[in-house]
Amino acid sequence: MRAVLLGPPGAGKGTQAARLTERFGVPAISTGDIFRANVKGGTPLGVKAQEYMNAGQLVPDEVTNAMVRARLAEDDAAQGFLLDGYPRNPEQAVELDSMLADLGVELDVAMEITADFDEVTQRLLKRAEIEGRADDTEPVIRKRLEVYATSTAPLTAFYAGRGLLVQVDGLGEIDEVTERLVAAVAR
Ligand code: B4P
Repeated sequence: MRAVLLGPPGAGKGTQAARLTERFGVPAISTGDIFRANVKGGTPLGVKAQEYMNAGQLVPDEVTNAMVRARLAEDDAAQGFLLDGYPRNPEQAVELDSMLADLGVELDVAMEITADFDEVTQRLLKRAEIEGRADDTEPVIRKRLEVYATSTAPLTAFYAGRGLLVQVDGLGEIDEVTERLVAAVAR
């Protein structure tokens, strides 16, 4: 399976990707996780990404696209992958098409987890208490949702137009959402 996972910040993309990777036997590739690992390791990529992440902005496309292109070329992604948090704007979606064309493969499905902004804000504020992520503060969450609405939400129509979109309600128990996603993909 070659899939992308869409949805607003806090909808449960990372949470569900960790479960779906086991169900489908393909690696979950989270651009957010790769950036955070680089920030933690103090790499040049991490230094560059950090200022954007902490401000709730997207990391520039040239940095993100090159990182995903390299990751998709690794052996474990040859039989499939689940991209979590990429693409995040139409330019990245076009670039993903080009990467897949170069690899001679196609996307099977775009899964969107839906959740309203009040719900996701509450979830992220709760996570802030537990994990203390620098981008889970109220003003940064507001900015992330703004960026989502302007840059990422148009991808719903982009993938729907190709007949690749499945949408799943992200409200409810985490297990329920997983089962909805598995059922939606099987349809
Ligand atoms: P991400 O790491 O992708 O973070 P996110 O969108 O906020 O979602 P995340 O996956 O962490 O949270 P989830 O919804 O699972 O991005 C962070 C930053 O990295 C971006 O702002 C940007 O700067 C940069 N970045 C990443 N990708 C990029 C790209 N392609 N281009 C440019 N920049 C990029 O879960 C949130 C919380 O909800 C958790 O605490 C979870 O436990 C809880 N939760 C999940 N499901 C739930 C449920 N059903 N009920 C209750 N709580 C639930």
